[in-house]
Amino acid sequence: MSVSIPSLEDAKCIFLFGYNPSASHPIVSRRIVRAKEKGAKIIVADPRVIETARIADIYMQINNGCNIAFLNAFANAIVTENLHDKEFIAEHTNGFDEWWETIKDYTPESVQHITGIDPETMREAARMYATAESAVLGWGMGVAQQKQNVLTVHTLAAIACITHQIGKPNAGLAPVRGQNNVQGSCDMGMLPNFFPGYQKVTDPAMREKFAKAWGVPVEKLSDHEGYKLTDVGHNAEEGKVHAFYNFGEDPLQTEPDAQDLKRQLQGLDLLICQDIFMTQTCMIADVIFPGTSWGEHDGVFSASDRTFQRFTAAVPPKGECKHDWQIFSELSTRMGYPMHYEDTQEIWDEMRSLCPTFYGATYEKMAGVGHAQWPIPTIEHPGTPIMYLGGKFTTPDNRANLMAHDWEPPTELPDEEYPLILCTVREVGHYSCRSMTGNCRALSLLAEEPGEIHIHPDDAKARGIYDGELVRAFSRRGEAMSRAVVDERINKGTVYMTYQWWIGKCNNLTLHAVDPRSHTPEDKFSACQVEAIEDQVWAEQHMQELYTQLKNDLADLASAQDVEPTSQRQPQETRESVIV
Ligand SMILES: Nc1nc2c(c(=O)[nH]1)N[C@H]1C(S)=C(S)[C@@H](COP(=O)(O)OP(=O)(O)OC[C@H]3O[C@@H](n4cnc5c(=O)[nH]c(N)nc54)[C@H](O)[C@@H]3O)O[C@H]1N2
Ligand SMILES: Nc1nc2c(c(=O)[nH]1)N[C@H]1C(S)=C(S)[C@@H](COP(=O)(O)OP(=O)(O)OC[C@H]3O[C@@H](n4cnc5c(=O)[nH]c(N)nc54)[C@H](O)[C@@H]3O)O[C@H]1N2
Ligand SMILES: [Mo]
Repeated sequence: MSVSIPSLEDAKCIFLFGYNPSASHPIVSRRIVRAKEKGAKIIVADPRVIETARIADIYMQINNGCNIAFLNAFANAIVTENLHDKEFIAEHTNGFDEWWETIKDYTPESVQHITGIDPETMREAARMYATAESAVLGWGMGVAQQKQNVLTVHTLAAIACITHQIGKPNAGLAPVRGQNNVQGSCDMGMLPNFFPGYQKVTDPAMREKFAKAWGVPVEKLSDHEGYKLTDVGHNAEEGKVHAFYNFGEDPLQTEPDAQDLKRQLQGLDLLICQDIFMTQTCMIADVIFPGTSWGEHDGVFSASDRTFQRFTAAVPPKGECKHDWQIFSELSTRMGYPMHYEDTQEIWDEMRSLCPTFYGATYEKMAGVGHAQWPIPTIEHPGTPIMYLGGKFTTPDNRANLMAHDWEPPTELPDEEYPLILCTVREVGHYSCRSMTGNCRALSLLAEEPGEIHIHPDDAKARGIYDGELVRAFSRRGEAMSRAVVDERINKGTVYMTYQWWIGKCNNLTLHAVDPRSHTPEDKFSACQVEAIEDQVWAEQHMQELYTQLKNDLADLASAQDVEPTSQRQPQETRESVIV
């Protein structure tokens, strides 16, 4: 994020594009409500009437999968109405004329059949955003989980640049991150192309620096980028990956086309899982390392807006559980590279000494409820709430490079056999793979298996589906049982599932297609079909049985003393075929 989350409250305009804060980040959502109370204009473009749409000055119910077409037309409307900031463009950006070559063809009228948005409404929104004293452009998974995701981010950034809604207070880009520390995992180099601090593994000077600090020959540090998570499955199948150390992730629940992925991971020579709960991926692992949870260890979280915050353990670890850093250190030591740290501060200080962007973020500064916001290059530095102030960008010439792209349709379009668009999102009561929230009684009262499938009234009627009934959803990849919620707030021809449910597992249905640059899966768009289930009594019972069986399997494995290797065990295929 170029802005800070608290500054959202003082923005004069907030434009949310494919982000549903009231379910995903209620605290951010509250700040948006405060901004509204202070007079900010709110614009929402989302294919669902999300909660924030209710307080929006302009809400646009876009067609699913139209992002670049919509944004190009939005940019077109800004420039044709002469609302772009010519001075800022001339002084702080490159490539406007070339950018316009692509954008000029995308009038709001010419793409209305793709976006579904009335041209005058789009123009009004473009005016509202471009002429605001300060505007924040926020987006989430509605952008990220699409085939053209990186290109869409280029487009969003260009819109902020041509309107000078970046590089000044209370204005800028707010791409939100997911988990409380997903930003931190990227900051700390848990990416296949970076060392900590966004220092490229392909840069010889960086390899030199880290090799020296770690006391290893430079050849020991790989000079090429690693695989991304979505490449692990097919690379295992092709024999390029033999072992997979899976740390804090439940890919068999959260990656697309989960059944195919399971088959691929079962072919590995070695699968290690390091988690704080038993998960479906742990169930097929050869080795499980039990870690400690956020309540049991110390550390630092980075928020979406680059803010580091320290947290401390509330209770000691139980049983055999160890802190993640201890597990890594012990493993490394046994593999011949002794690693000894006293505490997390020692690790943090080593990290700081190697990462110029983070150097000033000391534990002292973060004591109590203190925080440090990067870039923070020196101990005296106050941190950076707003990036690119004065239009100074982090490119070699300090200018933003404007990029424009043509829209392409999503990979798997609906057809006669699979006529519905499946869009998968999250819900407020449960969290990602649900290992952490699934066993909580209060939360299961709020929402329980097999989750919900939201379906438009016309589509429900055409299929004889009634609100609250269990239904069967299926695609070319697989199927799941879910509970129908007849919902007027979505586009006709689309259904929505959340990816939290184990029996109602939407990732049995989703397509494994990725953006070619980021390799992020297209979770927001695949083709499916939904059917009523005649015998509801049977369906309710069957669903309960499947759920009980799965919970028992997880519990058995968690309490097993001496578990035989998974390769000896029968593959648990039968449980996955959910319906009949
Ligand atoms: N309670 C709870 N909170 C969570 C999570 C959770 O599991 N539970 N998960 C966390 C994680 S990991 C993340 S990444 C964040 C994500 O938070 P969000 O970004 O809010 O995630 P989603 O709800 O998946 O998608 C956002 C919106 O994209 C819209 N959308 C779908 N298709 C399109 C499209 O074609 N174009 C546009 N413009 N929009 C589209 C959807 O309708 C949805 O409203 O939430 C985090 N917060
Ligand atoms: N269809 C569909 N699929 C999706 C999405 C979608 O919108 N639609 N969203 C995607 C997104 S944005 C995300 S981020 C992923 C999230 O998917 P995952 O990362 O797989 O899910 P999480 O529940 O966030 O966490 C993974 C595991 O980390 C464990 N864990 C928690 N704390 C610790 C710890 O301190 N140490 C260790 N070792 N383990 C810990 C939890 O118990 C959990 O099992 O799902 C993706 N999958
Ligand atoms: Mo996420």
